[in-house]
Amino acid sequence: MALATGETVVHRICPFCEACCGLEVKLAGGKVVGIRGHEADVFSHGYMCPKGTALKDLHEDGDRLRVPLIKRDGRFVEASWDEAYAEIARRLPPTLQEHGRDAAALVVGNPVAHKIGLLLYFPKLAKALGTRNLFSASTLDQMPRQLSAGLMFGHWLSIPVPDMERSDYLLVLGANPLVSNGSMWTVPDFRGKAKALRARGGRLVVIDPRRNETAQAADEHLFIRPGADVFFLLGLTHTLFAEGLVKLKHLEAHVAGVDALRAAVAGYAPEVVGGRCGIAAADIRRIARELAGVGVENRRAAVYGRIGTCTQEYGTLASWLIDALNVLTGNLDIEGGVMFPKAAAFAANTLGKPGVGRGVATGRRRSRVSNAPEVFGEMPITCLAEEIETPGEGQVRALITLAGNPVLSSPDGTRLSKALESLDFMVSLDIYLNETTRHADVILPGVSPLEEMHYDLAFPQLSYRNHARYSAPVLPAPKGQPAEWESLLRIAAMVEGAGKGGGAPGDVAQAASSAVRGELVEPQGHGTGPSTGSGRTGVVDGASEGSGRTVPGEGYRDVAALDDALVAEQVKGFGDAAGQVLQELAQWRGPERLLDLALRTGPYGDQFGKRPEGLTLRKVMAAQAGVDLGALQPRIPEVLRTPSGKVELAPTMLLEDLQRVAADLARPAPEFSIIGRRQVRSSNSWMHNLPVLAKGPFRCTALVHPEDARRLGLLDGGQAHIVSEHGAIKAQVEVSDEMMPGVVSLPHGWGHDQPGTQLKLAAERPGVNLNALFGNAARDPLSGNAVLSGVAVRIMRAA
Ligand SMILES: Nc1nc2c(c(=O)[nH]1)N[C@H]1C(S)=C(S)[C@@H](COP(=O)(O)OP(=O)(O)OC[C@H]3O[C@@H](n4cnc5c(=O)[nH]c(N)nc54)[C@H](O)[C@@H]3O)O[C@H]1N2
Ligand SMILES: Nc1nc2c(c(=O)[nH]1)N[C@H]1C(S)=C(S)[C@@H](COP(=O)(O)OP(=O)(O)OC[C@H]3O[C@@H](n4cnc5c(=O)[nH]c(N)nc54)[C@H](O)[C@@H]3O)O[C@H]1N2
Ligand code: SF4
Ligand SMILES: [Mo]
Repeated sequence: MALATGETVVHRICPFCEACCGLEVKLAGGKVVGIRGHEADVFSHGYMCPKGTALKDLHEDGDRLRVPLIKRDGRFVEASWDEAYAEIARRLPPTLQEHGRDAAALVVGNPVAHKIGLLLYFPKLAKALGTRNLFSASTLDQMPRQLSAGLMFGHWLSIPVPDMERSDYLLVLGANPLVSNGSMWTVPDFRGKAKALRARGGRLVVIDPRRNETAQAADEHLFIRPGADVFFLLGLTHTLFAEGLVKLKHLEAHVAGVDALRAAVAGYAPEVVGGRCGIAAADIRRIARELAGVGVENRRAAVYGRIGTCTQEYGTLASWLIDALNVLTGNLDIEGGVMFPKAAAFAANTLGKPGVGRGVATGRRRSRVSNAPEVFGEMPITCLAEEIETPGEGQVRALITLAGNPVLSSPDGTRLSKALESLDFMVSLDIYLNETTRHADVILPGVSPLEEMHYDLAFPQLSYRNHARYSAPVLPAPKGQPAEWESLLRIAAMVEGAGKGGGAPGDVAQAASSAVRGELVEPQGHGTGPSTGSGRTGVVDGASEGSGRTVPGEGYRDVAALDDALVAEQVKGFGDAAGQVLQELAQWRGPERLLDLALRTGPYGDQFGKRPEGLTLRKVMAAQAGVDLGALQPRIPEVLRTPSGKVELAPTMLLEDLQRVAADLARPAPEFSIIGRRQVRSSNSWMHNLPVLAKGPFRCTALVHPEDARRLGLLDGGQAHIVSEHGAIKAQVEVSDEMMPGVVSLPHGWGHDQPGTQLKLAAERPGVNLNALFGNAARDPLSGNAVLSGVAVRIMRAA
């Protein structure tokens, strides 16, 4: 980047999406004057999208909160940090003392996945609360993927990703990485990688009810009926068995359940499922043969599915079958197939004994009202409203939201808004006064991303290539503004021990069990992992079981002491060496201290001097362009954490769930169903207030196929009523032959016309809320994930 006098350049990883692009930020006079991709970055090589530029707009956004707000007599007033903490200390613990720990709920939103401070410290808060009522965006997103991976590979975050740079064939279902920039798969510049794949003779095939941007760049696209991926995938699996194409190859000794899977799919020949999923039997057979590399020398193929295959009633089954196909074609854990990343820090699947583990379980608790099983320490977020509304023991009366906007991001925001209004007390850690946080009693603002350090915890565990990259703060934080992790530690100290006698044991324990601790203290550690929905990693587990819990009333004020205590707990496993380790870590505080500990004890670490050439935080910091840790390597059997030590191809829970599929084979397609979509200049619900992204054409449009539009009298640019069993919205129509006939697509995260928010620009073109059409009852019963796709609607022309 060319520099004028007085200009400097610093490097920063973009925290806005899972691609984790390395950026160059040009500064002059304490202001950002330019942002572009960092060419030398070892991982993203200069790639970025328009959202990266918006870091500047976010930093400068006048609506972004900079001081805490306290609601007094129904109106927000600005407050000092001391006043805001005091208000929480005054109001939150008594509610828990009176009603028990389940009276508190925690909602963890998507940006937590991108913030090391939030990600490392929220489990401490969750544990201190000890509530069963932990909710996150994960159950609007990837929980099915995590559950299926957990059942098959033994850990919630052992998720194989396509090794695209060495692949010959990529089958993509329900994902649009050209726009989303990849998810549960950190792969900056998907377009470039797709081009390269095709240039070397490879093939990209996309299965989607919309001919999305990725499909437009592919060799082949096939429409699929929304929510029917499981039928298509069963047809593919059936074909592999029926045509003798199953080739486990190098996996032969490491897979259990092949015969059970063969039996389970026996009834699903392509001719049986074709009508249900809308894909011709001949195409299903052909794609199965292509995947298996029939007639091709040494084909490396990968199947990848994402949000479209998760936010549906068969989300877990679809996610399972995707990986089953990778296994059956010998494409798991091999170059050019799908592979397991090995992250430098905090990766749960590098902890504990290699090759065997506890596996995963669900339903260790159930939600109070709907009896929904706990999954990965969480309750489905679609249970939140009813847990607040329904009186009785364990009713939720206090809520903490961390970087989440469930009023827009989850179904039936109107109902949730009403429920939030009825709470005794609500705190939000957020950067905006928006549709959700307007219901809070106290809002604690986070700093601008440019004012904090950054290291991705979650995404190196899902990356196309192994790497470690650190960003220092680009600009100093405003004087007196604490980092978000400090607020989390303080609130944890306030509530620790307050909610005695509640319903559930404080076992967000699984959620909160520490990967660090898992390594150092518990050789069989079961630290949990990140997610794209909420970024749950559960890496820090401050208080040891049964430790003295109650922190004296004012204890929350001494954040340094709280932080020290946390770290002292983490290093206990070093025994006699703990003092020495603490001393080496003493140069850091907060997230950096935990990060240094994790890096040094991680798979590439210096092991505190035992492997001097290994990584330390200092070394990663010194590498301006990041540390490249190489292409993905085969990891089976070491990566597995199943009790059998094998890849479980036919977990009982999944085979049983196939009964629902069998009963559903003949369901007729509704006349219309609605699906969602993502757009380049938007990120879920919260970037519509940034000028560089908000400019240009109005984007919250309902895409309708021309034939459907003609039949219904809908005009391009005109308005239409869209009505479901649960709600009705009015949206602007965009006629487009990208759509499968009978399917309409509307982006989510819009509807910024609620009173009491402070999002001036977003409110100018508020758009409509897709999630108003969905109810809370429709879930994938295994993972608790909400159904946000393929819901039946009627469409009528509006005036
Ligand atoms: N620009 C931008 N990038 C983002 C985000 C954003 O809001 N904006 N959000 C981030 C987040 S939180 C996530 S989780 C990721 C998601 O990343 P992706 O999964 O790539 O997300 P989408 O772009 O929504 O693509 C989903 C695709 O599924 C299709 N689909 C819908 N229903 C079905 C179905 O039943 N079956 C099949 N086969 N396809 C279906 C849709 O038409 C769409 O093309 O993106 C992340 N990146
Ligand atoms: N219909 C439909 N609904 C969907 C989806 C879909 O595809 N279709 N996708 C789902 C998916 S994949 C996801 S992940 C969820 C997302 O669900 P949520 O996480 O609930 O929603 P977001 O819109 O990401 O809201 C993020 C919140 O974090 C705040 N925030 C941003 N940066 C920071 C920060 O640095 N610190 C703090 N403290 N706060 C910050 C924002 O102001 C906003 O309030 O939405 C889901 N909803
Ligand atoms: S693709 Fe865009 S939003 Fe995502 S990390 Fe890169 S620059 Fe940021
Ligand atoms: Mo997400």
